[in-house]
Amino acid sequence: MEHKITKNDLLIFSATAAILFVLGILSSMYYPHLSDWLQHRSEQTVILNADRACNPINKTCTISDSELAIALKLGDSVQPLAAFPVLVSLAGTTAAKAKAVTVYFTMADMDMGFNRFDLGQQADGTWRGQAILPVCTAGRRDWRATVKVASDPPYTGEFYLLANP
Ligand SMILES: [Cu+2]
Repeated sequence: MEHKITKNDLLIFSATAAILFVLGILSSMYYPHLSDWLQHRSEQTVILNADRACNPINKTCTISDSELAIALKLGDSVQPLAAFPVLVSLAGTTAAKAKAVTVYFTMADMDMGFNRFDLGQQADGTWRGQAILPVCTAGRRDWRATVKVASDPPYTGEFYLLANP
């Protein structure tokens, strides 16, 4: 059977060409946003782990990679139901990009509730706040202090503290 190019074929062809043309223009217009979005999506949180032997009570413990150093220092005594100061100092090229710093206190394999404390940036560039811990029904004193830095990329620093008896 012979196939002839009909008027209908030409119409479909030109309609397809027009749609492809519009798609081409649209994708070139939105490409910068698209690549921005893709790049943003790929920015995973960088997780740094502190030396478990460094107890940040009345002592500065620091963890770092090539872009950011996170230093954490708590008050001179950390006991349940008593407020204590939290000090976080950032250094490195990413430090200036920090928009917020938050500290979470948790216990491994035990739900200790939601212990989240937002720190405020001081005139000297450090981040400070107050925290308070609940009583552990199991009598444990081993807490994990997670410092979250809202930066680009975001950072999470895991510190380990042993509360005072
Ligand atoms: Cu506990």
